[in-house]
Amino acid sequence: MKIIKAVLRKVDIPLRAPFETSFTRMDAKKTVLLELHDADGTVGYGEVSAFEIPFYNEEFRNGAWELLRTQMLPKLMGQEISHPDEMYKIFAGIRRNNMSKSAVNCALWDIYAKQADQPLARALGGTKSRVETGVSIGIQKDPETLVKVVNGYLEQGYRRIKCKIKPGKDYDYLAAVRAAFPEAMLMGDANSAYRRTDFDMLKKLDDLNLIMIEQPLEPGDLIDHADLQRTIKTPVCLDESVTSLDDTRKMIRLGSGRIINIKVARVGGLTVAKQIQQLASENGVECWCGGMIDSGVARAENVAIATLPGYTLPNDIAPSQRYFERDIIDPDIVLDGTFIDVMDVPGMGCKLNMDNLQEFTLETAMIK
Ligand code: OSB
Ligand code: MG
Repeated sequence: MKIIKAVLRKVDIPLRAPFETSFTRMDAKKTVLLELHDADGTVGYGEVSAFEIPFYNEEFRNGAWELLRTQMLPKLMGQEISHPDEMYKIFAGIRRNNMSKSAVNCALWDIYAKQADQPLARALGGTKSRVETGVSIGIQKDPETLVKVVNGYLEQGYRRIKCKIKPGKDYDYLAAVRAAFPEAMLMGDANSAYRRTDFDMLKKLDDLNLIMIEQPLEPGDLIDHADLQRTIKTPVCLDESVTSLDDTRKMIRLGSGRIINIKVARVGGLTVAKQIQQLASENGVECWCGGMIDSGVARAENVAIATLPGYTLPNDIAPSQRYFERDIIDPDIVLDGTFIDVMDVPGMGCKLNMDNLQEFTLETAMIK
């Protein structure tokens, strides 16, 4: 591979319904799409999952846009690359900014798979022909509303239900869902809204037979998460806290949790997502693939990584219609029972829907 051209698009895709987490509420997926052109004419796509506001981690869309446009993509142009894993050497002088690196790594993997005439899932070493979905539900106005929303998703076929929680909107919400659906695979995701002083409250969640609690404490708190995991029975799942293979090693050593939500974007790409799962699996830590309310591009790539056998739990990967009236891919990602089927075509598995994309694009930049 030799990348000779890149196109960046700033895109706002309207959400069907607003999504609320412990720190923000959004009504559109505001993203950056990356298109890379190889010298042989093959085109690959990636997505910057960073949100408009840096509430999830320190990255944000306009920062990623500038970094990619002015520093990373110019560095990439003209480099000879034989495998996407080599990308990290090129960006060795750029610290963190994993979501920008992930967009590039995913686009390189898409090109690599297309050139090998393989679905991305197979190029990555994935073996499953379909991946298990789960739904992530934003904070609702009261527990009764949440129960109604959960019921709707269970009826659509989702098996695993994740509810966003924050202090004051936690136990009562999850308890209402548990009472209504005693058998559901239920979990909460706090996006780092709790502190050590909340351990008593978090311990109460042990009553609810949750399959896990995701990222209760702050991103840097591997030690506090380890203390919490020793205090509660519910498995702790780390999201924000694991950004690299090195974090994974430390989490395992400290016992900071029993599960990792691997987000391709957060860890800097498909290459690292693969490595983290491997190390985790070798050490008895279970994995699943998380999401960032992604457009169809990043979700198609999430489907691919989730076909690796070590992604053992249902994922935050839902069909296009769960998020958007109109996605920017063609065909849309659709639900088949409780699964999403892997497309048997080379690369990430879908084309872009150029009509929708054009309508949602705010700004374009080209790098040569
Ligand atoms: O923590 O997993 C998270 C959405 C925004 C910010 C953080 C998170 C989420 C999700 C969405 O849970 C999952 C999805 O894309 O369906
Ligand atoms: Mg999370």
